[in-house]
Amino acid sequence: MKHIHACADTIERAVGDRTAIGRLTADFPDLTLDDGYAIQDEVARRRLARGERIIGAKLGLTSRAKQVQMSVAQPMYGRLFSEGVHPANEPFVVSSLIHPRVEPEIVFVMKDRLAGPGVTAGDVIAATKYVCCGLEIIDSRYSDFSFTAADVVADNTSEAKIVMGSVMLDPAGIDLGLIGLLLEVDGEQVATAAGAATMGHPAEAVALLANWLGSRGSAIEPGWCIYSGGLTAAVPLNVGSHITATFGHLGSVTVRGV
Ligand code: OOG
Ligand code: MG
Repeated sequence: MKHIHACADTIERAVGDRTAIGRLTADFPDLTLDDGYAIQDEVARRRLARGERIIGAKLGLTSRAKQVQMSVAQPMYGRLFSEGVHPANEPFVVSSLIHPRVEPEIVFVMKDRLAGPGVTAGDVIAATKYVCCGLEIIDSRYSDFSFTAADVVADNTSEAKIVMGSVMLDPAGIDLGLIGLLLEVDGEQVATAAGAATMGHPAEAVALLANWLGSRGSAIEPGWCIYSGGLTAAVPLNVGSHITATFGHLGSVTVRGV
């Protein structure tokens, strides 16, 4: 199955045109998860060649709430790019993306390089500079956010924008698994969760990432920021809506659609 370049073209066109596409696996039913990563790699290479920078990575589908919402029951990873940083407190232009959704996440900012095999959650905590809260603004290039695991991996796990909270904490001093989260849209509570929603503890998700990257000859690099995965189902970002995630210890972060 070697349609990697054609599939990368298709993904890039969807991003550029802000127009949703059908699943790649509809055209190429034999597309594997490895092919999905190869397509993700190819699009990343092109973005880097155009001057973008990688600033970190993201886990996808690490919580049951997300797996159920997307009908894909397996964790995965994608890359985060410098162009994706959206300043907190700045309104977000909804029409700049295809059909953005927002999800609350716990974010790790790393001080040490980490690569598997054998990386544990304890190693992740020890290698972390600080944790903070964040909102990820995802935007699937697929119609109706409908995809298989291979499709969504090829699409860099719906990566679009990230917003970071301003409270920075040393994770050694707190149990991130027991951190509570309240998600509100326009002042109405829509979901609650705890850090443990992502694989029992968000550092477990980051450890999984370090082990995956190690197996591919890559690593989590110092200074990277890692989004450990949505703790709740994602909610649509509409014009005029305020989406706020408030966490125990980590403060709150808001995005407002315009
Ligand atoms: C895939 C991206 C999933 C997460 O945190 O689970 C993700 C999607 O839901 O479109 O970023
Ligand atoms: Mg996410």
